[in-house]
Amino acid sequence: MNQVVITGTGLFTPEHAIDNDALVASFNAWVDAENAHHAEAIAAGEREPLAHSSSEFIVKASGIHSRYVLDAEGILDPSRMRPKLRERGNDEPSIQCEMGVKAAGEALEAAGVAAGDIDLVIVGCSNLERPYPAVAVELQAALGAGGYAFDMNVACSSATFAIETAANAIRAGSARRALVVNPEICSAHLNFRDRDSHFIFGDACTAIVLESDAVASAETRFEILGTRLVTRFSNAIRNNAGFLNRVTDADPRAVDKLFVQEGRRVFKEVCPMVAALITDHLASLELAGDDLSRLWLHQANRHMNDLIARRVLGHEPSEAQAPIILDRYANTSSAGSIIAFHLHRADLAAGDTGVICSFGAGYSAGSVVVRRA
Ligand code: CO8
Repeated sequence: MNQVVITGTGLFTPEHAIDNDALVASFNAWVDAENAHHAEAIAAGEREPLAHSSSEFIVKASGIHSRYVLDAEGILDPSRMRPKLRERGNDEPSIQCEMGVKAAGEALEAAGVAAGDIDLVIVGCSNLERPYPAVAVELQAALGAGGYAFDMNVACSSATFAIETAANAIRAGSARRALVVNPEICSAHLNFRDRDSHFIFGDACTAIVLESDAVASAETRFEILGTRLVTRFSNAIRNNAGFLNRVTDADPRAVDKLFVQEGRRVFKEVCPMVAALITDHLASLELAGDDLSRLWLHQANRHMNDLIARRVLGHEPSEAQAPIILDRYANTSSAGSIIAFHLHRADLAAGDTGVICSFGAGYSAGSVVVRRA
C-alpha cells in the first residue's frame, strides 16, 4: 500500500466579518418590531413576546466572538436576515467553485503541485449549491485538474470523510495525488431569526492536497498514520430542505428547511462519542493521549472542544494543544478542523503527532491521525 502524506492546505476567508454586537443588534431590532406588531395579542396573553439575544450569552455558551460571511448586509438587515447572493448563470462558475479555486490555489502552491497533476478532486461539504453538474467536476475544470471528481455530503464531517476516501484511493493506487475541498456557505442555511442558533455559523472554504509519499516533493509533509470514521443516527441536528419538498408541496420557507438542532442534546451525546473515537483510534495505532502534540478539533463550541480534549489527553488542554479558531470563524462546518490544522501546525517538529477530528450531524465523526515527517 502507498504511504499517504498531506503536503499542502489552503484557506479562503470571506472579506465580511460580523461580530456578536452587530448580529445581536439586528436580531433585537427584528424582535422589537415583531413584538410591536403583535402588541395587542401579547397584551391579551395570547402570544409570548420574543426575547432579545445577547453577546454575553453567545460568548459564554459558545466561545464565538465573530464570524466571516459571504454577505453581511443582507444578514444584518432586520427586514431580510439572510445573505443576499447573486444567482450565477449557467455559464458562470458556482459560488462554491469560486471559493474552492481560491483555497485550492493556496494548497497546491504549498504542496508544490501543478493542478494538472491532481488525479482526484473531492468536494466535501454540508450543503451543495446544485445537485448537478457536481461542484467538484466544475472545480476540476476551473483548476485544470486531471483524473476524476465528485461531491460528498457528510455535514460537519465531510472533510475527514473525504480525506479517508482520498487516502484510500492513493493507498490503493487509483490516484497519486488528490485534492479535498470544503466550501461551506453555512450562512445560507442558518435561521438568523432563531435566538438559539442565529450566532452559531460562519462561511469559509478549506483545501487539502494529499499525495503518495513516493511522488511528493514538499519539504513539510504530514504522514497519515490512520483514518477512522463513525456514524450513529440522530435526529438532533436536521435540515429538511430537499428536492422532494416541491412535490410534497412543503413550504420552502418553513423553519425546518433551515438548520435546526437540540443543542444541549448534541453536546451531551456527541462529546463522549468523539472522545471514544479518538481514544480507540489512537489505541489501534499503539498510541495514547500522552503521545499527542496537537488536537485539531471540529470548531462548533469551545466547551465541547475543552471537554473532548480533556478526555483524550487526560488533563486540561493548553491553547497550543487544542487550538481554537471558532472565536473568529464560528462553526464553519467541515472546514473548521481543517482551518485549525491550516493555521496551527507550522510549529510542530518532525515526529510530532496530532489528530484532525470532525463531528456533527448524522451523527458523524472522523479521526485522522498524522505525524510530521
Ligand atoms: N441570547 C440570550 N439567551 C439565550 C440565547 C441567546 N441568543 N439563546 C438561548 N438563550 C437562553 C435560553 O433561553 C436558556 O434560558 P433559560 O435557562 O432561562 O431557559 C439559556 O440561554 C440556555 O439555553 P441553552 O440550553 O439552549 O444553551 P446552551 O448552554 O446549551 O448553549 C449552544 C447553546 C451554544 C447551541 C450549545 O448547546 C451547543 O453548542 N451545542 C452543540 C451544538 C453543536 O455542536 N452543533 C453542531 C451542529 S453543526 C453540524 O453538525 C452540521 C451542520 C451543517 C451546517 C449547517 C449550516 C447552517
